Amino acid sequence: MKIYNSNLGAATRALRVILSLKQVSIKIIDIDMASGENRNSSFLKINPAGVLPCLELDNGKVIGEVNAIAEYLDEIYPKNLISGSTPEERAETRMRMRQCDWLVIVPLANAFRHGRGKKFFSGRINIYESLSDPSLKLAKDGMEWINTHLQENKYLCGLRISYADIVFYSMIKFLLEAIRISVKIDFPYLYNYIEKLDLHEGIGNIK
Ligand SMILES: N[C@@H](CCC(=O)N[C@@H](CS)C(=O)NCC(=O)O)C(=O)O
Repeated sequence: MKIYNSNLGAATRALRVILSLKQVSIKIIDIDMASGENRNSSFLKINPAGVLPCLELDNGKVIGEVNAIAEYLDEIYPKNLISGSTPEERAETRMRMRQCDWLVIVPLANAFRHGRGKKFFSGRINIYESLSDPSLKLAKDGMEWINTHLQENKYLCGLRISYADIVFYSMIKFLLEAIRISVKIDFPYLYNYIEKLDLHEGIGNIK
């Protein structure tokens, strides 16, 4: 098996954190994301989605999306589980991941890609500049919701840390810094959650 990685992105960092927490070692192939190697024809033959990370199995099958990779790794290496240990826990993890994706990560990524990040993303995706501001508003609505959830919950799934936290934390931290907004005043529980994971051994210290 091998993982296609870049040290630039947030989803790739999330996968490195997952490997470290699960104590799993898989061959890493670095792709030059800055120069757009992930979008060239030879990489598109590996992952037609053109994004990183992805996992290539020994039979040549390629799995993209860090959450799908996390679940796959839990199934083949059932130690240090990050999806949950019962059907109910796994369903809860998927639910929280999907809520974070829909409500926060996707709109925040669109705010960045079509706004401050448009220079990097032009030529990779179509750029629609008018999408940036409304996407940021939608992301803030989502952050409001997550902030309320985190007022009562230590992690996204209560007391249990899961891959949903690792992916959400990695993505939101990267995107907030890239867009240059702080959530300290408006969403204090979300801010505290990010700080907590910054300090979490095996998560915040993994580059
Ligand atoms: N939803 C995907 C996100 C993949 C993604 O957007 N990857 C970024 C790096 S974090 C990427 O490849 N960006 C470079 C590009 O789009 O050209 C996942 O969870 O794996």
